[in-house]
Amino acid sequence: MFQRILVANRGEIALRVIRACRDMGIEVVAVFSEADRDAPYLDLADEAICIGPPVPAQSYLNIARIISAAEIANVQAIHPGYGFLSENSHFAEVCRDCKIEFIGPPHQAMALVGNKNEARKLAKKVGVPVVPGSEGLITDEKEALRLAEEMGYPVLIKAAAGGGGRGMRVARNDINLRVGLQAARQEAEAAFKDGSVYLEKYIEQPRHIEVQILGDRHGNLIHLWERDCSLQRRHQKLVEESPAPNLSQQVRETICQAAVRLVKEAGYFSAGTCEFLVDKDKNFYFIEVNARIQVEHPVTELVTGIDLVREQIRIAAGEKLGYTQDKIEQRGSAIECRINAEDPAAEFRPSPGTIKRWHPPGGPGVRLDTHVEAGYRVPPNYDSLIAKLLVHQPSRTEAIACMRRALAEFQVEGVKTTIPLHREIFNHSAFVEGRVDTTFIERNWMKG
Ligand code: MV4
Repeated sequence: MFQRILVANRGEIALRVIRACRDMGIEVVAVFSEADRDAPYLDLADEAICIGPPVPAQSYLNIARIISAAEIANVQAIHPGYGFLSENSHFAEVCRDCKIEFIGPPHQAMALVGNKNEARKLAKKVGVPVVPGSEGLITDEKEALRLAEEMGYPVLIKAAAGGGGRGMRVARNDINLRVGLQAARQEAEAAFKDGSVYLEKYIEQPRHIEVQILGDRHGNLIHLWERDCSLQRRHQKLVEESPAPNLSQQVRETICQAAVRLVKEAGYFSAGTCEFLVDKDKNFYFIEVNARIQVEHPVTELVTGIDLVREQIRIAAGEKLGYTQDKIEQRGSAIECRINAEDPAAEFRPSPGTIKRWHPPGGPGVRLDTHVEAGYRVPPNYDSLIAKLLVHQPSRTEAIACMRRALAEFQVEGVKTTIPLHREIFNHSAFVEGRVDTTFIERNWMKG
């Protein structure tokens, strides 16, 4: 097992990795930019190294600086968290070349599934349903127009190197398609240095269901059931839960088994997530893989009792999974609310600043993953997530009641947050009855 691990991230996920290391008796080194110099969680690390100014390109996204910190601190492994370099296969390769274990998937599998067109091909190869669309990349406009005619509008143009909604354009007619192809290619070229795009039939008002995968380096690969992530705004998830409401056990098991088949074909190990869309007729379609630990991983930890970060570290150290698929049960209902320093009444505008009052909820069935406290200054340089409020109860009805109570207890002053929005969501009949799809926020909150 490793003696020392560096966590190449910040905020709540850095604290989450620090805690897993301390639970395991592993020394942990944190890195910070000048914007995070006074972050309280740094005191929980055995060592904290400043890697540069606030701008990510000169700190949390800077491979040379992170590797230098790892060399200076003499660590054996790096945990990338999520975001930043977590899905950068070049970074994973540099770690390997520097003889530092990358706590995540092998760089080859990361690169393979990170290309959404390649992931689609893999899915087809192992008989996992994909959205009807182009056989491969779109090479010319005429082909795209013919295919759209054949499929029928609306269609979705997707960047092969994109993900999480980046490099996507909806086209509802030929003109949209021509303009959309140009725009998606340019955006993808600029953002990912890869402008290749493919087409899919646009699934109207889908549910967004993702399957948690965990695999070791000895060929053992299992799923840890699904999470429903449909409640989001512009690809930013707000609420995630497991089990997904109103999903039959038969569809649930079919989706989860499909996810395992797909990542097995990719030679994947460590934690990963397969994303699916489910349409109104309960048809499910694979859309992409997230080759990292995700923000919402605690939802799965609560219903399965498995510590996913601890498992990632064990797997990276070469250990076998300690259990087989039949031992993985989904117990009760877990729901997560993302508490962001944003103002839902002002188009979710970020609300950085100093937290004047922080009164978090607690008690039975409540978990709060956060790096903030009263007096903490929320920096303007990074994403606005300041806490993840989770509840775990025997049933969804009890989980909703528990979340309502926890949100009522949660008092924050000094920055605007998404707490008031969550209070409304948990009183909305569509949410309570499990009838939310990915357009719920736009259809219910964007009027005002
Ligand atoms: C789709 C889709 C509908 N039809 N693909 C969003 C980002 C990535 N996770 C895949 N996503 C989607 N892919 C087809 N063929 C709907 C989504 C989607 C979504 C799209 C627009 C706005 C918000 C969304 C939230 C979740 C999923």
